[in-house]
Amino acid sequence: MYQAIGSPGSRLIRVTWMLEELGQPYQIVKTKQHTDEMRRYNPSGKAPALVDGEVVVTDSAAICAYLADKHPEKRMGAETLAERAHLNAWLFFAQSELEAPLWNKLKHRMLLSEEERVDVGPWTTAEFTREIRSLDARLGDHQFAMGDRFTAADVILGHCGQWARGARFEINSDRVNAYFDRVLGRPALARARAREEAVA
Ligand SMILES: N[C@@H](CCC(=O)N[C@@H](CS)C(=O)NCC(=O)O)C(=O)O
Repeated sequence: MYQAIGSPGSRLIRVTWMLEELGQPYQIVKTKQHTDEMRRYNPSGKAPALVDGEVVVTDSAAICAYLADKHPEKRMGAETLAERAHLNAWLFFAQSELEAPLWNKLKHRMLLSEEERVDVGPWTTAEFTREIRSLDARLGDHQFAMGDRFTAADVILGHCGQWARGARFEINSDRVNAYFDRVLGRPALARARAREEAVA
């Protein structure tokens, strides 16, 4: 059985959501970041990680891509080389462009020590606004990132949408808001949240 390692209410939800979409059994191993236990799975001490027998995968986008590849019949990954390039572009865009302002603001508002904090408010707002415009253009009239099927890319993008809404970043695009409503309303995400709440 898969083991999803990390803290409930964090990026762990990307892993549990993905596993729920795939209909795979899993166990949540509640583990705090920067503990010796977490460093056994990821030398950086960051969560989440996935354990699949002998295989340990770190970094949420890589975990979702791994799971999509492991269960090709669920059609949550790439089926051709061109799709692989497209899916990777979405995953890397989600993490390095869309998530970066969210993560930076959270770190500078709450996580870093007082001495390390600087005011990243204006920069993160401007950057996020720009990336929402990119997301709008990249989505076009598609239901999901890869077209008409829900994939690993939608898990990572959708989680960024949940994060942005929770942190009150303005999402100034009807198309992107409708997309976030669509992906965040998925029953698999509700099940993943319930599983995390049960162990929180
Ligand atoms: N690229 C990693 C980032 C992981 C990450 O930063 N996780 C947070 C918890 S959600 C963490 O461990 N933070 C501790 C830190 O940044 O020092 C991923 O997507 O999994």
